[in-house]
Amino acid sequence: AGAKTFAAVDLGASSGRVMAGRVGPDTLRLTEAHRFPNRPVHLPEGLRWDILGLYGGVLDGLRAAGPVDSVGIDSWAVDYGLLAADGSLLGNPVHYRDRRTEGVPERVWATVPPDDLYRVTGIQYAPFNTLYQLVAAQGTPQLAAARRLLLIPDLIAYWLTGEQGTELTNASTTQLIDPRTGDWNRSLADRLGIDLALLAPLRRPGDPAGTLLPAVQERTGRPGPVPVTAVGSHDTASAVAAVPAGRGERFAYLCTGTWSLVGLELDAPVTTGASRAANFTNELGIDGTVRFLRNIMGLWLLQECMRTWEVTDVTPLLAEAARMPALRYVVDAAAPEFLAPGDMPGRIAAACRATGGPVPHSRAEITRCVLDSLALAHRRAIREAQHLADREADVVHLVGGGARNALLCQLTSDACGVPVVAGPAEAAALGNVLVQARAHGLPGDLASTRELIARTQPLTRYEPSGDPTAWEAAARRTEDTRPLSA
Ligand code: LRH
Repeated sequence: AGAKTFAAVDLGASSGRVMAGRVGPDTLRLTEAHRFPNRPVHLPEGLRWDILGLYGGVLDGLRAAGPVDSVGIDSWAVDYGLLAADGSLLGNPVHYRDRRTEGVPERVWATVPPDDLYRVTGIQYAPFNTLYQLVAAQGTPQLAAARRLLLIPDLIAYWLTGEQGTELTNASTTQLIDPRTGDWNRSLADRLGIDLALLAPLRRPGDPAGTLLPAVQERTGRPGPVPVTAVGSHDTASAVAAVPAGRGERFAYLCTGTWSLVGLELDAPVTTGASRAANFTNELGIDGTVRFLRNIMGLWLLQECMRTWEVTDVTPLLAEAARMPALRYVVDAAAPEFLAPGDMPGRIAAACRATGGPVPHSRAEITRCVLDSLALAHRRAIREAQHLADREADVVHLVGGGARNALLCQLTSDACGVPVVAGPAEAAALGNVLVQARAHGLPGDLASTRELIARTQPLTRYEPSGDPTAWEAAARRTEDTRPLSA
């Protein structure tokens, strides 16, 4: 009784899905309505998202989801589409791995020094932050013609409803928001010649975001109007909202997927010189929380190897990797040379060679190298986050696709020396659904929705095993390089 159903549209860098979530005070059941690949396209002008293909997948998914009380949308951060005065899309959205921002950060820093930039935005240096993308786009015909910029989830919401807005959690990844006020930083934008009039008014998770257009209703097989509700439209904001932490538990989180996003949930940003040097970011989360975290390359390293090898099934690779000796090959899994698409096995071998260590050759060796290196990078980020924020964590909650990867979970627990609680794998979709549920009458705060997840979703606990001194030694070998550093 009292249960409602919400559709979560969750677009990731390698696939998109539409999930139907049934939610009541003691119920939480997520079912997959539709999943579709996300295949970026190399054009002569650069790497682009196939946004129309994704939108087609969203419509198919909404049809497959059946009757719902509301729809919410989340996706990867930082990227956007530009609209002309008549509302039409000006070209394919640029992929954050595109090379157009090469050399741009240095130009930006000549106007706004990196320490100022960090102090006023709290956002880490990453070449793909929307701020750098927009400076890279200055002088292009698209930007000249643009009257509106919509971040990816807001663009999908616009096509579904005809209404334009900018959801705040994702807006924080543009690096144009002041995390202390939760509003645009006008003076920063002015100094860089970025026109904030391009951006639609801010909305917050839980705010109404329009109603499906009649044509969309028809296309998705709905008899009547359905509201769209703003959620934490940054997938990482939704995923962290779904971390199944107990009330008062001292936890670190690790969102695994294409990226590993590792850190702590705080009440206020940490923008000290030390946290800038360590390249920790302060992204805005649900209910005024701050995600203090580091971006690590994540399972992208393995996905990109598999693409090179033309292998699609990860299970045999992981089984072989589990039999390999531990910590023989290690790279810095946060290093910027792994950002672009291309020959990943070759880049991993080159990185091992550059450190003077042994070089992995077989697929099993390379897979093991990726997993050991990720576990080490997780260890380092969790330790540094605690130190920089002066907070302790007794457990690591590992959510997202990597929760299905038992070897990654165990190695992360071994490396960090604390228990890892793995699951849910579909954390972003669950966080999306639960923010909608709260907006549509589910009582309780963030902690109580987390308790609902812990009560209803299967979780797996990993205890640290193996020889901790081996991880210490490996950490010492790799910790002199800086991630994506400014
Ligand atoms: C993960 C993610 C991450 C961003 C990256 C661009 O999907 O949203 O939080 O840093 O994509």
